[in-house]
Amino acid sequence: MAHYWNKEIETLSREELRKLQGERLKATVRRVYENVPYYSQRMKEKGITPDDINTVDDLCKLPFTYKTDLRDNYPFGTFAVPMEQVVRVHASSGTTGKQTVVGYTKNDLETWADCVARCLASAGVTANDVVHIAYGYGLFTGGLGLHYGAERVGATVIPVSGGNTARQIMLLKDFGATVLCCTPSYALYIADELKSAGLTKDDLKLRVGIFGAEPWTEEMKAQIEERLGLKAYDIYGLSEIIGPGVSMNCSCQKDLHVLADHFIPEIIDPDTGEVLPEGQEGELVFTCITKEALPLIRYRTRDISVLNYEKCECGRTMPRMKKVRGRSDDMIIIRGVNVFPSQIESVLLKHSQVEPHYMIIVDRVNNLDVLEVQIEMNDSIFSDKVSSIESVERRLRQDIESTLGISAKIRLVENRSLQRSEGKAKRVIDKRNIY
Ligand code: DLL
Repeated sequence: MAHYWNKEIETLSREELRKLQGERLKATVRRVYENVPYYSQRMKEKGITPDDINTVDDLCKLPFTYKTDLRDNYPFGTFAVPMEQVVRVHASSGTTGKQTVVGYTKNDLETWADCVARCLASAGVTANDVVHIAYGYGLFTGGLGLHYGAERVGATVIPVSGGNTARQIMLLKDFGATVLCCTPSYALYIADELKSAGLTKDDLKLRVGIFGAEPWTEEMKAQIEERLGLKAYDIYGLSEIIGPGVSMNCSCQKDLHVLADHFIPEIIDPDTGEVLPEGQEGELVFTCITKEALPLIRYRTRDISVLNYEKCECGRTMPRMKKVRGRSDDMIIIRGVNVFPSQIESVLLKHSQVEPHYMIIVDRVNNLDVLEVQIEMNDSIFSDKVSSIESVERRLRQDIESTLGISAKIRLVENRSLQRSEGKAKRVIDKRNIY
């Protein structure tokens, strides 16, 4: 059964949705033109005024916004309202340079809570649930984003934040959480620690997982579902657009429904900027059409996905995006071959003798790129007479080579020897950058 939050909106016909998007886009463009010098200048450079933007078809006339534009206007230069109307600030998890700062008005916080509530409802979360939130609280949007959405649904919210995994497990058990919200890599960490605490999934009441903030594969999803005894849902979002709540799996769990009445999605060729037709893979671009403080226009996410406008079996008509394959800036080019860490993850996790904990190390030796994958083995390797460490390494190597077309050195390492993550996992060490 479909769990709608706002059935009327979630089942709009494509024409009705386009009409609504067009009206909201027109109003937003006028507002940013009048209130954000950065946007009026960019539009003047392109020779357009708000009068040129009337329907969704006019979207392609507008300039793109890049992460660097937010950094250049750090911290508050791209806000479209005076600071007295900004009631909350978050920042995106930048690993280099200045963080990207985002702001919310009172209405934006209402919109955000409503978006997240809609996502949670599509995973079947209700007022009867106990929602354990292990996303970090703070400048990161994960914790507070899920928090207010879950409260809006009426669920009982346990605001634990990340870290102290032993305590997380105690609380999960004692408070009887039915929904776990955290990154997929942290969900696996919790599953591991459950075992070490002498507990099993049957000691917990979890039934739903709301996982996101980093790329993860179908194979990883199957492992988490098995180990924690829940149904895992993918939630996507980014601070610049609103935080978590931009798109979400429904109970069909095929792709993610974009909340397109708030965020218009496009897929473009990342090199040329050209808009690609439905079904083609490219970079996701979003335009915010209901935000007040930071309504970004054609924001380049760097995330790689595909859009599909077919009505879903759940009854929702909102366009769907494929699970994000990775960020274009996460793509590693090894001897000329483009590889996403998620593709390596897919291959590795098909093998039962290894754990879903791995690290990808790229280096350059004698001018040649070399790829090493370290992956934890599990105890089955010792009980299985036909498998030795060497033979498992060999099979993994062959599998990577035949699936991805690149050779790799595989190093099986001891169980629990790789660094665990409590937030977004770091999967790649590219030593070539230091040359
Ligand atoms: O990660 C917001 C979020 C919090 C989403 C909690 C879901 C759950 P940022 O820190 O700004 O915001 O990072 C945004 O994370 O551009 C993607 O590259 C990646 N990302 C987010 N969700 C997913 C997902 C939050 N479900 C960046 N699958 C985005 C793959 C994701 N990548």
